[in-house]
Amino acid sequence: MSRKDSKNLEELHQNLEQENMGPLWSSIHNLNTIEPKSKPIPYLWKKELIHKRLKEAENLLKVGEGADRRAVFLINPGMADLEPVGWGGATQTLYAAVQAVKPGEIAPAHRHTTTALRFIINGHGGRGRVNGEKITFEPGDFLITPTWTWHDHTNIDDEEVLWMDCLDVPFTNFLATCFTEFHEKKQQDLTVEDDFSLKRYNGGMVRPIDDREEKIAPLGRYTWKMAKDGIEGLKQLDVHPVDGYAVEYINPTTGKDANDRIGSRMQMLPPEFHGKAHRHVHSTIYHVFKGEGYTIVNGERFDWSEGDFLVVPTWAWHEHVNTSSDNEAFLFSTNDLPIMEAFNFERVEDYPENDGHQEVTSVFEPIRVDSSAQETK
Ligand code: GTQ
Ligand code: FE2
Repeated sequence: MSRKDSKNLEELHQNLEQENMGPLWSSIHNLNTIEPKSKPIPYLWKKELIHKRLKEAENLLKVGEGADRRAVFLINPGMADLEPVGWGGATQTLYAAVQAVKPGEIAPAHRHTTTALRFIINGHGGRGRVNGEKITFEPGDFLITPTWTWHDHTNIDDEEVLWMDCLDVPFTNFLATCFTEFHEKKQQDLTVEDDFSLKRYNGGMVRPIDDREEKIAPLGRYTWKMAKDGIEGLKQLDVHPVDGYAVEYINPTTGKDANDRIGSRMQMLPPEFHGKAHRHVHSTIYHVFKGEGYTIVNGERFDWSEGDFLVVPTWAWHEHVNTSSDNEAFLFSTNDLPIMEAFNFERVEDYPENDGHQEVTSVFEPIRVDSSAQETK
């Protein structure tokens, strides 16, 4: 290319940029990437730090009087530049938070087009109302409040209740499709018996005959016992080389994910389990329900223990290890597999070298209570 042409081309690029257009000839490889380029990065948040900040919020805010909800949400550093508030992105599609409800508080009823699920971490007094049904929250329970269902929460015990929230907030914001409505009452009226949907599904794998028809949330509460029993049965079989013993929460009328746009799983890593690495298009948020170990993500080791949260973004190699020789480790996780599958994006690849194991090239240093910013006065 002549000097003159290359100067003119440069000028053309500048003009296009000013005119809100782009030159495909120099951008095509940024648009059609060879592989996914994830904005979110692998990241881990420690339980102690999240809980400390929540406690501080407890002293400053009362739920139902000023604050609708008291939750601290996880912002992936790779999403932080998105306005507002990193689009609530722990991954590019999923939001996650830890929510606290103190005895007697009522988190008022609302509904939104984002879809939500909860995983109960601590406390026995949590009660949620979802579409006229009162639902009991016990540690290890998995609960859903799918898109556009009314929900409010309270705590009837004398100790605080903590749970993980997961919603498709970043995905919904990207599509600019979020609607929210507030109920005229702080708590919605109850229209069915307490834990009605769980009673309807007392049989487990047999279903009420009306449920041949697809329903959005025929079952609102999946107890810890259901997931644990599912895993208990699997233990008699060969362990999955990547995931240990893993089950997913499903909608009994469809066999698909319990929550329409968010997948959710419980997996158990047996003592001293060292999983093989793989990668996939869907992104995952892990909550360590029990146990301790580490996950190697793209060569970086993330040490975890009970209560921590770990994000594995799109197309990142990852393998899980239980470091205990006595105790099983339980990981609850949520993922955007339903979204990826709906649009035919999902792919999975096994780590091709070294019998499926990555080399550890660095160790992640999480922000800890003693290394973090400061006390809130
Ligand atoms: O409890 O209804 O963490 O609407 C984020 C949005 C919790 C809830 C969150 C919500 C809720
Ligand atoms: Fe909500």
